[in-house]
Amino acid sequence: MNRRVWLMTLKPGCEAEYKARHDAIWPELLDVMAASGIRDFTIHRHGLTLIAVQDRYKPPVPSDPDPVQWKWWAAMEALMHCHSDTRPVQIEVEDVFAFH
Ligand code: RM4
Repeated sequence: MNRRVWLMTLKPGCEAEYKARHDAIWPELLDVMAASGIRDFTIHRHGLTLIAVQDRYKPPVPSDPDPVQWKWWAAMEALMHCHSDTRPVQIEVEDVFAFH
């Protein structure tokens, strides 16, 4: 199992819309994520900070993300801090403790 945790940032005032978009997440995006090896994916929010926790059963293939993923990122760009190509800015976090 491969766990990755990272932070993303919402634009002010976009909290409710961000939640609504994920309550109605595209089924085809879920299919793409599952096919890429994601087993579990949770996004927590604290203020404008999003905390993503993702478990994979296989590492991602080092290729360009699926077109559906790019379409989702473009649709989410108005709500999040993103790079100029619409990918959300992702801030890696360091593991400092684990108890299994
Ligand atoms: C997030 C962001 C992530 C995406 C999830 C489902 O808001 O776009 O990159 O994987 O949605």
